[in-house]
Amino acid sequence: MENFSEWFHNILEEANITDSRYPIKGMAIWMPYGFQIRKYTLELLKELLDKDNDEVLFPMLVPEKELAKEGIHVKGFEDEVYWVTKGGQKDLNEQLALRPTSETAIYPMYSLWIRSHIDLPIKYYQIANTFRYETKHTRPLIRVREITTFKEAHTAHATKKEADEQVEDYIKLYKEFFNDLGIPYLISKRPSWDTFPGADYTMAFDTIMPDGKTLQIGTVHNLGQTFAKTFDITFEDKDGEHKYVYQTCAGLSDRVVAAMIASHGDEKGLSLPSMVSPNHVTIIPILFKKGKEDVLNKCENIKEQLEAVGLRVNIDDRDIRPGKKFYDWELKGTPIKLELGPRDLENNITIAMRRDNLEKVEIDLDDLLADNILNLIAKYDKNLNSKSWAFLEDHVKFTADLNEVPKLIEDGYVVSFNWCGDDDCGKQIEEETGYDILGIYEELDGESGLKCIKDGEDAKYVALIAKTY
Ligand code: A5A
Ligand code: MG
Repeated sequence: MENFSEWFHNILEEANITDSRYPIKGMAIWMPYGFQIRKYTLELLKELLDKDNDEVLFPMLVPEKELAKEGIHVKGFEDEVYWVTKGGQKDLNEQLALRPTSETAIYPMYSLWIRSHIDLPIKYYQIANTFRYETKHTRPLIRVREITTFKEAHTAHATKKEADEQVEDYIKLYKEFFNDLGIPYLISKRPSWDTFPGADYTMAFDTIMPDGKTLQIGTVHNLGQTFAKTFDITFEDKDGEHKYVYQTCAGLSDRVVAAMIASHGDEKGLSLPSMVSPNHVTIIPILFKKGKEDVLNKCENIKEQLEAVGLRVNIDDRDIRPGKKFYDWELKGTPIKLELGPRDLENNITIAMRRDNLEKVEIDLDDLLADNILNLIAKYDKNLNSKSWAFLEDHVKFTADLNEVPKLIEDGYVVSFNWCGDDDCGKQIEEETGYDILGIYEELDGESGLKCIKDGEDAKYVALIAKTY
């Protein structure tokens, strides 16, 4: 892909995913095909979350008084909040914030709901739109001002240990989610200066986009007791004592769809993982005047057989050249296309073509048709997954020489390096190179003898630095 930015912009429009011409910067429309991808992506995530979390929905407006309570948190978001100041012609007594995220909407209610250790843990999530007046360059799905599909989970626990475990659980859940979508990721602990405002620490998932820049695609935050103290979220423990809860939160956005599109796309368009593809199989009839009905009937029959095993199937019977249909469904990324013409019908076969490698295979219409197609789809998904992971692994490079960092990053790599972990040292590394430290990728053994790339002190970590979105 020569120019990822341009490719991404064009594919969103050509594949009918979003339309960004809405007259407010950073806000776009989910178009029908995109909306379906969004729907299946949400279904997948909800299935994972519903095992251990309950879905709720909070109001979109937050009173200024609540938003302002947690000092560090509000500081982190103060330049990004949209305000509602009027009701009709009248100025409101208290201005209301459009939620940039929902800690300050949810936690005052947690304070009311949580009374005793019996009420804990509480694990709620919501799928909602949030608003951030982003000052960095906006891009469809990647950095928007109305995040239309914000998935945020918020938990409260009786002990620190449980909250720590919850962080691990969300990391595990997000891994599973990204694995199903074939999106490769690097997980790191963000440095202090890039920690979520108000959190003790932030664990982040980043993927590498085709242009070598990283995109943060999800975060899990250990909130400790900061918000509990601010919003007075306490419970009576078994020992009769009143204690503050420990909290976590985790979030994903529309960016997941962007990362999925970027991970698998090529010059011909999208390749959608079957989990979220609006169609698993697109049947393309090759029609001539003679025998047209027979071919179409057989297509219907194939569709029914495949739907019976749970596949999503469409028949493209538009009155246009077959070549154009192939082009369109390659662009839209259907995993498998089936071609059926009069001669195939005579021979009782169909030609199946995989979107990932464009390989064609002949499939017998009477012999385990559905099984064979399921098998092809499984191979297709597996290949998407391994190709995208290979890309990520090929684009991480270690160096022990600070001077080499900019060149490596400009060549498209995320750079790993040994680091002492000191804040000032980290900030100097960012300043000198001009790039962002993603965070700590790995802890080093105390006895490793390895030295920090910058100050030569004993290295405690392997950290990552990159050009970020
Ligand atoms: N309450 C916590 C979960 C929170 O808000 N975390 S967060 O600020 O890190 O946002 C969660 C995720 O939303 C981020 O990891 C990022 O992937 C995504 N995100 C943040 N701002 C975004 C924006 N302007 N456009 C699209 N996605 C965004
Ligand atoms: Mg931000």
